[in-house]
Amino acid sequence: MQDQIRILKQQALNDLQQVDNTESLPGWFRDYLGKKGAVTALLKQLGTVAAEERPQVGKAINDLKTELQDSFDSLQERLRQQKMEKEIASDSIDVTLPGRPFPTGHLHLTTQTLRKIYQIFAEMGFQVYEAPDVETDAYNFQALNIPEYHPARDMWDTFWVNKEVVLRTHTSPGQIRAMKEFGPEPIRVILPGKCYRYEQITPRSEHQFYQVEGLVLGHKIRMTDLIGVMNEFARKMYGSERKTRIRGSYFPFTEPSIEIDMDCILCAGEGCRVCKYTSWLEVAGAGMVHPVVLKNGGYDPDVWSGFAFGMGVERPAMLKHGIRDIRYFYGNNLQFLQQF
Ligand code: FA5
Repeated sequence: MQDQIRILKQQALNDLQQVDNTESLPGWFRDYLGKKGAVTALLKQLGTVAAEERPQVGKAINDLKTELQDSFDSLQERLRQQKMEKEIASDSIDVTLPGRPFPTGHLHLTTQTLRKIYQIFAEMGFQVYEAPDVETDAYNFQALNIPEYHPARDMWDTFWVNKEVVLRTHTSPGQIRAMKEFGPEPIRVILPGKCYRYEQITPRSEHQFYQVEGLVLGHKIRMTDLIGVMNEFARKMYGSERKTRIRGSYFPFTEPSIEIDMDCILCAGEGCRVCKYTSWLEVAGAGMVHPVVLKNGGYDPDVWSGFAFGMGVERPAMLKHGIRDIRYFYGNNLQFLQQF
């Protein structure tokens, strides 16, 4: 057996010496080290060797295997190197060519819109306050003057985690959290974040979307302060020529409640499909903070007053950029996202 091993080694190394290109390497490997190769065949014969010689012969075969593998590896490396050098020598490389640009990402349209909103309100002295996405029924509804079984709950279709925990349907519960954290002191915050509603997805409505809430509390804060802030916002966000108007509305947590509209940015008041030929676009729901909400947040309504507002983020961005369907925002289609 030892002789057989010696002869095989000689033969394998001789054959390997004849290999002078990378294409012939697999053939040599198959003949000697492959599953059906000569070395594997020797290993299979080990069982026929006398038991006392078996360890020695086994070791000799393994040594042969290692030696052949090492010789094969170094030849393979050498041939590859030679091949590459040949290719480089035959190709003319223009080292002055600029490299291919590496594709980089950029901020999502929602993030860009949010940052613009932060910037505008920061200039008016608002801080950003973040509240949790997963809320209790108590914060999302009850503290906002929406008791259990109140018909106003129909305004917010809800994902329930369990009987007491919901995915927040709006950013308004953050009002109570901010009041409890800062109060009773003056407050001027915006509360951005994701909201969740169990509702049908349509070109205008997603089941996850962003809102930015605003809350201002102090002494003698009036409706005119709210209107002034919203006017300033509309002009900074959509252009200094924007006009706004106020309509009466209803929210359980504000009294009185209003909707703020601005003249349509697309048709400048002429009437178009986007503004449904009304010439006006909705900017935000708002109102003076309801006394019950003030009390729930730890503020005495006889001493403190304030206003709150809430606006979407995707819908205003849709208006600004003429986007027809809200589903594009989170569809991960780069062709859409790269436009902004
Ligand atoms: C509210 O959620 C009130 N919390 C707003 C508020 C805050 C009023 C403070 C008074 C004081 P509303 O349900 O209308 O209101 O939602 C506000 C905005 O969120 C809408 O104008 C819209 O821009 C956006 N929005 C609501 N539902 C969706 C949806 N399914 N998809 C995308 N945007 C939505």
